Amino acid sequence: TPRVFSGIQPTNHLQLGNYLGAVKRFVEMQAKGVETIYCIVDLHAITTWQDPADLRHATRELAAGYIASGLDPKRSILFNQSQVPGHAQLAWIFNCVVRVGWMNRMTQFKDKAGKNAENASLGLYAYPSLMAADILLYHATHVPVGEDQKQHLELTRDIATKFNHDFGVDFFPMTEPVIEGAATRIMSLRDGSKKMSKSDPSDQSRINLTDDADMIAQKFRKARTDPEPLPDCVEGLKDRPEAKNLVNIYAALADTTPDAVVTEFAGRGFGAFKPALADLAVAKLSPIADEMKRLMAEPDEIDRILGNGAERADAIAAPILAKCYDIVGMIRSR
Ligand code: AQP
Repeated sequence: TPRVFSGIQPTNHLQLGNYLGAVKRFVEMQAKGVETIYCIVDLHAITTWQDPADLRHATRELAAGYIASGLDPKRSILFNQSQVPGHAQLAWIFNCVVRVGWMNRMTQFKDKAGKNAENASLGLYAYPSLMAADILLYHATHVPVGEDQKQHLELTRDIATKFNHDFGVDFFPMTEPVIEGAATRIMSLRDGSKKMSKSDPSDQSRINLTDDADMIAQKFRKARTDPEPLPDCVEGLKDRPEAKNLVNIYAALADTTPDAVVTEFAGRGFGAFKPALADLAVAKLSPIADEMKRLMAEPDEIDRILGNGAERADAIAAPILAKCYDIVGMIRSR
């Protein structure tokens, strides 16, 4: 039976790429009626420095973002990672399965560690191993993510394969990444060659889910583009990364295809397209922002939801972890 798992780091605010590439698709999976488990990966967040008060706030805000976007804590399991100890426990076992050479090929580590990799945390290096544990702890079959996570999902399958092979078992499943739709890679509004990211130093590069209507309109107005009008087919967006990005954002927000968007706006310039995009974004995002604000006024209720979700997650994880320890040869006698 299908079981969906995915997670987002509680760092800064949710940005439009996280929403369109991940959260919105989490909601679509929930609507299919399959088992859905969505995590707030606070253990991943601390692989780079997080102020404790900011981390607590970002964790609650991400929970509020999940719920405000349509995730229902009754239908989906919503929780923060550190409340289920199995994530860290399985990650240790995977640290002993994964090879250093495999980790050295992970491009996200290279991007995030930058030039001074000697000074990155060991946790940042081991990040993909913890991510494999997040997924396999639940024997998840499907993982909706953005394009940037593809390599980590491949590593997850490699770890599962090696574990199964080393211990002569058929225990961990081969997880399918689900990377689809117009929004698998939303780009920065300032640079069409960089992905939109929560941690980009320029706030102008992204739309935050907490931005108000004026801010959203202003950011789209200032978004980098080229002087050409929109083409009449998507092939015409080739070599126009900024234009293509705005069309993709419009399509994802409107639940349509980039093709349909260029057909509608063919021959019109960005002077017309950008305000239409801003209006659409405000219409879709401001109800979410309002609901997030309402939820954030009751932090105890958010904590209660996360605690309840963690209990339900742990009930699935505990027997899988116990079986895994048994396969490895650990005595469990208390
Ligand atoms: N630009 C994007 N387009 C589409 N999907 C995206 N995702 C992130 N950026 C884009 C997807 O969002 C999910 C959660 O990401 P994460 O918080 O775990 O880490 P990240 O991928 O590193 O996201 P950010 O926003 O870039 O955060 P920082 O700056 O903190 O690293 C994932 O499914 C991801 O694919």
